[in-house]
Amino acid sequence: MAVERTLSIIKPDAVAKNLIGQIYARFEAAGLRIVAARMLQLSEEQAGAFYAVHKERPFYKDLVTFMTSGPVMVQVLEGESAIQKNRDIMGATDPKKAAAGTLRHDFADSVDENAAHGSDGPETAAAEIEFFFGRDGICPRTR
Ligand code: RTP
Ligand code: MG
Repeated sequence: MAVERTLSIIKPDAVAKNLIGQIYARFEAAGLRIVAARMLQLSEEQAGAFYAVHKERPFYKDLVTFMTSGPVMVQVLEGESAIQKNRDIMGATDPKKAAAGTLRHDFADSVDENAAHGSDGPETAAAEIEFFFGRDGICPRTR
């Protein structure tokens, strides 16, 4: 297994529900470290660019509207198999199909407002981390 980094977003619904701490606790309990973090209000341009891969999908406009509806908490998670681990912690895209104990099962109300985002592979993880933190935006760990 390799140490990886992945991009995680706590979406506006979960931030509004005051769940940042509970979600961070789950990352930490799974052995993932938060190595960078920022809270921000996404502009329409930022949300549209971040989800550009879904531009032609019927849900794209609603997704951009939702992602700009309030602040998001964006973090880089680091650890063994961090990309898959974070996807496992989040659960299936649709909360109705997500397993008990996952973020989406426990905290999300619908497929449109589903609490969290996680990169889906090494290439998207690298691109998404750079999108929010640039190339050198992460502190080196010294202890
Ligand atoms: P994410 O990118 O946010 O981590 O979610 P994901 O990989 O599990 O799902 P993806 O297929 O990448 O879809 C991105 C987000 O678009 C919304 N969506 N809505 N109404 C729908 O059928 C539908 N399908 C997707 C969700 O908010 C999903 O997280
Ligand atoms: Mg996705």
